[in-house]
Amino acid sequence: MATRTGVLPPDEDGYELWLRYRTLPAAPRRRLLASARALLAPRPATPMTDAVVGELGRAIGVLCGRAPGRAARAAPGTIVLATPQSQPALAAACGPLEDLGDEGYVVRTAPVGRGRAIIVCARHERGLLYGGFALIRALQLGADPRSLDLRSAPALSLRLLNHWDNLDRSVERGYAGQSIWDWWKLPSIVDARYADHARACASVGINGVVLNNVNAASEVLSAAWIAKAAALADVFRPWGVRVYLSVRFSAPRELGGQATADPADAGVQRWWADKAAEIHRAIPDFGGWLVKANSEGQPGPQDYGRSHAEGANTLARALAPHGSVLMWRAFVYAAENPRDRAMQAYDEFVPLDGQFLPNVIVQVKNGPIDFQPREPFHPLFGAMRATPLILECQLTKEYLGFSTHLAYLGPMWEEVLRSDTHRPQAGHTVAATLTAQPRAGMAGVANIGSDRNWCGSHFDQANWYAYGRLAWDVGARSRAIAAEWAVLTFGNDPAVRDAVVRMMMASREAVVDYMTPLGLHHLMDTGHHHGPGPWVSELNRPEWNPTYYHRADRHGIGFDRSTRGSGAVSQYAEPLARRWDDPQTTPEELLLWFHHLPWGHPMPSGRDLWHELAERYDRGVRTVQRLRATWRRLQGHVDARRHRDVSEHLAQQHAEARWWRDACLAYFQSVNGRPWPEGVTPPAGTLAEYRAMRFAFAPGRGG
Ligand code: GCW
Repeated sequence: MATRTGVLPPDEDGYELWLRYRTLPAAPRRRLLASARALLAPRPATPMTDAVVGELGRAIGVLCGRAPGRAARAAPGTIVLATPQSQPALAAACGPLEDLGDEGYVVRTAPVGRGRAIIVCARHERGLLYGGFALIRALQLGADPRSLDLRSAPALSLRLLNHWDNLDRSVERGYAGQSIWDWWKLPSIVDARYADHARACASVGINGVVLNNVNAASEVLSAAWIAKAAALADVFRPWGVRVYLSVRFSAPRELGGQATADPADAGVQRWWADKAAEIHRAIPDFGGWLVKANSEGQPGPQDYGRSHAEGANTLARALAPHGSVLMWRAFVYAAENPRDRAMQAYDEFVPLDGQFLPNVIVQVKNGPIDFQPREPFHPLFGAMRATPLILECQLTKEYLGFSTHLAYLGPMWEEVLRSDTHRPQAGHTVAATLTAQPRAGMAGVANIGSDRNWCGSHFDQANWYAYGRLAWDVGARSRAIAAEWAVLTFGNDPAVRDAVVRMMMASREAVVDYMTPLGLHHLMDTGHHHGPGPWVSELNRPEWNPTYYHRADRHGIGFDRSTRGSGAVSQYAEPLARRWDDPQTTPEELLLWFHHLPWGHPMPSGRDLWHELAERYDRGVRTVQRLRATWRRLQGHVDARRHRDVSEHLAQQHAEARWWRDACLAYFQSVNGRPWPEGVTPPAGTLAEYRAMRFAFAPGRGG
C-alpha cells in the first residue's frame, strides 16, 4: 500500500462506534440523493418509529449531504417504512412476511408509481427498527440504493448483553473504566450516553440488557433501584431494548425481612411474586431476572437442600403472570466436589432436564471451564433437550488480555456455534441446539464502560459489534462481520479494510498461542487474572490453581479427561467421545485439554510435545509482531489519533505476549528439566523474576 500523501483523515476518539456516518464519494452520493429524497413512516408515529426515522434522517443527511424530508405518500425517490397495515400493496410486493416474526425485515428497492422507492418492510415496528439499521449499514458499506434486496430475521429471540456492573459503579472484569450507569444520579439525571448505548445495541440487533452484575447485591430490588432501572428502561424502549436485572437468591431474607430464602417457603414465594409485580408496575415490559446461584459463594437453593430446578421455578413462577423470563446460570462447581470441574455443571443440570417451568432458560457458558482462550463447546449443549438454553459468551476479555490486547472474538464464537454436538445426530450444531427452542438466546458479558471509546480500545468495539451480529444470525461468518466492521469503523478503502480484517482474523489464535496453546487452559495469575501464573498451586480451592489444570511434571503435561482419567469425554456424544478419548484422533488444539502426555510425545509436525509447545508460544509472539507491522503500514490511512492509540496497545500486547511466552516456558522447563528447544527465543527474564511480579490495583476486580 502506497503511503498516502494527501490530507490526513481528521482525528477521531471512537465515541461514534460503527455508527460513524461520513459523506459518501460523489457517484454513490448522487445515487443516494436521488433515492432518498424523503421518508414516509407509518402513522400514528410511535417512539420507536420516531427513533428509526430520526436515525435514518441523521445517517442519510450525512451520507449524501442532505437530510430527507418527510413524504406524504409513497412516491419514487422516497424511503418508505411499511407494514402490512400502513402500506398493504407495498408490503405484499415484499413477499411473504409471516416467517419474519416481529423482528425480521425486508429492505428492497421496488417500483412505485413511475419510478422506484426503497421499501423497509416489517410486520412490526421492531422489524422496521432493525430494517432501518440494516439499510443504513448497507449504504455505509457501499450498496447501490437502486437495487437493494435484503431479508433477514433472527433465529434467537433473546439477544442480550449482561453487564457485570456493580451498584457502586465498579465493573467486575470491566476494563473500560467505571460503569456507564451513573446509579447515584439516576433516576432524575439521565446521561445522554444511555440512549447511544441503546442505539448501538439496536443497530446490531441486541434486544435486552441485564443491568447489573450476576454477583448481585440485594439492593437492586429495592424501590429506589427499581426506579433507576425504570428510568433506563424508558430510554431503551424506543430502541427495542428491554431491561433485565440480576438478582440475589437470598434477597427475601436480606432485603425483604423474611426469616429464610428457602424457595419452598410460602412467605418467600409471596415475596418474589410481590417483587415481580412491583417491578412490572414500574417497567411494564421488564424482561426478567438472571440468577447466579450456588456458584462461587453465591447463595442458592442448595443452601436449603433444594435443587437448582426448585430454586429457579420459584422465581419463574413469580415472573410468569407478567410474561417475563428467569435465566438461571449453569456456571456451577464446588470446591468440596472432587470431580473434574469441567464435569460438574453437566452432572448437576442434565438430571434436571424437563423439570424447569416453561419460562426458565438455563444460561450456559460457551465452554465447560470459564471463558478461556479456547475450550471445547460445553457438553450441556445438545444434552439438555427439554430446556431452552442461552449461550453465554464473554465480550470483556478477562482471559484474553483485558482491553489491552487485540483479540477479535468473532472466530471463537463462530467456532462454538458451529461445533457439531452430534446430538441427536451428526450435523446438530450448538447453534441448532439453541434455535430448536422457541425461547432461547445468547448473552454476552459486556465490555462497555465509561471510557470515551466505550470498550477501552478501538478494536474491542468489534467484539460488541460481532457479538450482536452473530446473535442475530447464528450462521454468519466472523470474517464477513470483521470486514463490515472494518469499513464502518475505518472507512471504505479496500486496502485498509483487508489489512484490518487480516489482523482481526489472526488475533484470537495468536492469543491462544502465546497464552494457552494446544488445549492448555487456566494458566493465569490469581485474582486479577492478568498475566501468567502457571506455577500457582497454593490456593485453598484446588480448582483455582493453574497446576490443577496443566498437571505438568517431570514426565508430561495436560489434564487427562479421557476414560482413563476424569472421564469428561464421556459427557460428549459419539463419535466425539471416542475421537477425543484417543490422543491420535484429538485435534491438536484440544490435545492437552483431554490428555496428559509425555513431553517426548511425537506431534504431527515431527517435533516432540515440548518443542511443539515452545514453538506455539513463539508463534503467538511472532503473530503479534506481524500485527504491529501491518498496522504501522496503515499510518496515514487511518486518522492519527486512532492510529496512535492502536499502535500503543499493540506495543503493550507485544510486550505482554513475550512475557506470557517467557514466563510459561521458563516455568515448564523448570518442571521438565529438558534442554531449551532449538530455534525458540529464550526467555528475557528468570523464572524467579516472573514469579515475583505483583499487580496491585489491576482493573476489573469488582466491588
Ligand atoms: O470467570 C469468572 C470470573 C468472575 C465471574 C464468574 C462468573 C461474575 O472470574 O469474576 O463472576 O466467572 O461468571 O460468575
